[in-house]
Amino acid sequence: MTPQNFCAPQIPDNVPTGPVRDFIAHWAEITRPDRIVVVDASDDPGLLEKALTAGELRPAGEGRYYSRSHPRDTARSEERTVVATSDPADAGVYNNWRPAEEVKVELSALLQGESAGKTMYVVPYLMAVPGSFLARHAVGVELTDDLTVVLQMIRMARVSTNFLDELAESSDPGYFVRGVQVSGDTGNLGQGTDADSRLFATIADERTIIHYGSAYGGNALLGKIAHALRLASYDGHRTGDFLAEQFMLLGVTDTVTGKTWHIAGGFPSASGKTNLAMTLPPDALGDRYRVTFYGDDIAWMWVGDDGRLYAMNPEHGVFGVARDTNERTNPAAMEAIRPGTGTIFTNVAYNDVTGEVWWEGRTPSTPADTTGWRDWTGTPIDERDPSDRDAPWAHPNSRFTTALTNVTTLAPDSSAPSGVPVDLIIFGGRTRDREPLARVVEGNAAGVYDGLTLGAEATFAAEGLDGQLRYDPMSMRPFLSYAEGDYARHWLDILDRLTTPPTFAHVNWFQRAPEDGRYLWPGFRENLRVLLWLLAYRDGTVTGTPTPVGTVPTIEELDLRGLTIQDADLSQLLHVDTLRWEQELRARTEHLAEFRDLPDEVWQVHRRTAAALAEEHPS
Ligand code: OXD
Ligand code: MN
Repeated sequence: MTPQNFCAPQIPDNVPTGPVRDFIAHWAEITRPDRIVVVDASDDPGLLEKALTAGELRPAGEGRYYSRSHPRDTARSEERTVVATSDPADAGVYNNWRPAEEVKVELSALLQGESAGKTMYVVPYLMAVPGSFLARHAVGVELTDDLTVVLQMIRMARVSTNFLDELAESSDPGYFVRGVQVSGDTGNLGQGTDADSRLFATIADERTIIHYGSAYGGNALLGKIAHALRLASYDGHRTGDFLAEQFMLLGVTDTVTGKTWHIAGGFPSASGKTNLAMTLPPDALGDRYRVTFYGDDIAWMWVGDDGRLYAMNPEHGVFGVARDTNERTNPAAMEAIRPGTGTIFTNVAYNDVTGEVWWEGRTPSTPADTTGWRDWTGTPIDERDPSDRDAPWAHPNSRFTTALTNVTTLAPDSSAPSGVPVDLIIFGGRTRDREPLARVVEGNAAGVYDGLTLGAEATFAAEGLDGQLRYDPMSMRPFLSYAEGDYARHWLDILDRLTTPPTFAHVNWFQRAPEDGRYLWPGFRENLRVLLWLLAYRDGTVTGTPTPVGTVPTIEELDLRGLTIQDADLSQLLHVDTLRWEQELRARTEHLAEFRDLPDEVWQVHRRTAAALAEEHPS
């Protein structure tokens, strides 16, 4: 409801006159908040106190906090997320393109008076390592009417009022991303129905993000997905300067030779990206190798002066999925959320009496004493309807938000403005019976082809045929901002400018035994053994076995010291099933044909692969 006599609240004096002030005034006039507050990261303690007093956060042990979002507001909404521009050529298969003018009118109407009674927080942020040449693409100002969004942004981005002064002094003060997040009445937005009134729009050619109808995660922390992925990938293409991808980034150091490599990798959700980014070496290799963490979700990559691909993580925190995170799957994450870290847990189970938190997979079974425990909806466990007895305590998409500086495996050069050179790019889906443990593909076009055909197996019968992939090109399906053919061209253009391009490889930790469905590879820390083989291949110290779909390791070349695994399982893990691959290639033909103007280099790799497979069994 819009008050009739709206008296615009005062914009704080520390917002210099100019484009930022105008931007705030414009949206305050539309959303009509009661007050406007400018945020700096140093305000965190006071804001935490305020959120605790208001009951928006609860204490979760020393220096840790718990928040619960509305039960209808617990995940990113892909259907309600659009990319809008003034150029219809930006329409792709996955980006839900709409004309900018239409979307702007719709959003202005939706946002009318929607922040009445609330505070508009002004969050100036940087999604980059300070000093990086890409920092000019990374400054943004998010206006939000939700305090927990502010607190999460402080953990996920570099938040500082200094950016406002820098913008005022800049020769191009208009060059910042304008973000507006308005929560709306999250209980009454018709989520998931035909009357769903949420709308999450990136107006890419105006560098503006307007999200209505959620205070949760990727819908609401605009610096993360909307800016650092969707908009940044658009900017990267527009300027020709860089790639912005949903990739993890890690370093591997051989302490004997002193050599360090860097690996970037794209994995569809639920394929273990955060666990891999934070992995520790297996015990048997721990004396020799060190794995360091740069980022678990986003990498910006560009051509360095030395002709190598460079990467940085634009984020300043980790917004990790809590489910199944424990000391075995991800000890570094457990350490990063320890007491005193300022971690915010969202939608996990919470104990009102002790302040403890719990999620499925945290321990093998739920806490034995249910006193004080509530599930993620806030319902006391002891009062849940008996028919809900087996319902999870935590929401499957429950999260922890912690600053990068809490990650003890953080690489010492993680905030080097120069970024780090990338030696290897891996793609990893979740595939039960076709993808070998690892295969190297040769050349830039083959790398792009492999990324574009990345996918995870449909897990529910309703999602698709058994074993058929839900394709997730480069793990960017929900974040693509322009047409896929142009996206592939831009990837090739960047790679072709490199004199020393990275090696591309595909990995699969999820192969199952045909006879009993058990996982053939132990995964987690043991995955380093596979990465080490890929790095050795790049360095020319192993050669592997060529197959029609790439080069796979030989059993002898894998460093398996300290690992008990059957030879038969290893053979299966490294086997390429030609018939299954031919079936996959037919699905890929349909998948790639959807993309307008896909570069011929990519089609050539596809045809070459099909021909190589056909040669295996001449009919
Ligand atoms: C995602 C995320 O939704 O990283 O992919 O939160
Ligand atoms: Mn992600």
